[in-house]
Amino acid sequence: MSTNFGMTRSDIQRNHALLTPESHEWITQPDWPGGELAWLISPDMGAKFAMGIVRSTDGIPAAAAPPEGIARFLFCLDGNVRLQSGVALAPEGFAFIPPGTRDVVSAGPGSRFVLFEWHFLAHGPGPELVSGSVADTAGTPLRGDDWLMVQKLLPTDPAFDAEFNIMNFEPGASLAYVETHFMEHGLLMLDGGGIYRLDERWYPVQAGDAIWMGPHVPQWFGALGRQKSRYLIYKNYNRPPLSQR
Ligand code: UGY
Ligand code: MN
Repeated sequence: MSTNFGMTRSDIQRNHALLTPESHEWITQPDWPGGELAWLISPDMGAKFAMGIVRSTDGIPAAAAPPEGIARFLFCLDGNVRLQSGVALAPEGFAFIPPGTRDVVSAGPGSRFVLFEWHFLAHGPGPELVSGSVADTAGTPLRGDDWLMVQKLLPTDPAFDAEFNIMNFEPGASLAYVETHFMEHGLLMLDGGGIYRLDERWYPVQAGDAIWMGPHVPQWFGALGRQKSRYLIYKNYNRPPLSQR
C-alpha cells in the first residue's frame, strides 16, 4: 500500500524536468520482449530525444531494431547487455549504435540499462558502432578544474551528432558558472548528489535521479556530501541550431 500521500520529488516544467525513481512508470513494449521500460524523457515533454531505463527480471532475448534514422546509446547499469555482433556490456559498459544497424540487442536476467534514442543527423559517412567502458575511458579536467573531471565516452569526431560524458565531481566541486546553451541534456545521477539549479529552481538530487535540460535552460550543479558525485550526460553536438528537428 502506498504511504507517500501523493508526494514526489519529480517536477516537470516547460523546459526542464527532474524525474525521480519513486515516480517511474514501468511499461512493456512489443519491440522489447521480456523487458520493462520507464521512459523518463520524450518528445512529448518537448525534448528532441528520448531517454529511458530498461530492466528485465528474466532476460531480453532479442529487441527489435529501432525505426529508420534513429541512433541508440546504451549504458549498462546492472547485469549484462549484448549485441549480436559480439559486443558485451558489463556494468558501466556502453555502446553507440548508429542508425541502420540491424544488430540485435539482448540482455541477461536481472539487467538494467539506460537507453537513449534520437534522430541522427548525418553529415557525410556515418560513424561506426562504438563500445567501451567507463573504467577504460580517460578523463580531463573541465576548463582546468581538476576537481571536475570529464570522461568523453565517444570519439571527438564531427561525424557524431551527440556527446555522452561522465562528469566526476569531488565533494564540494561545482560547475564554474551557470551554463546557458541551446543544446539539450539528458542526465542520470550515478553516485553522490548535490544541488542542481535548473531555470529558477534549485533541486536536491541524488543517485538514481534523472534530469531533462531543454534548450537554453540555465543550469548549474554543486556536489555536496563526503563522496564523489558522478553523472552520465547526453548532449546534442555538431548540430547547428537551425538543423534541429
Ligand atoms: O557539457 C555540458 O554542457 C555540461 N557541462 N553541462 C552540465 O553538466 N549541465
Ligand atoms: Mn550543459
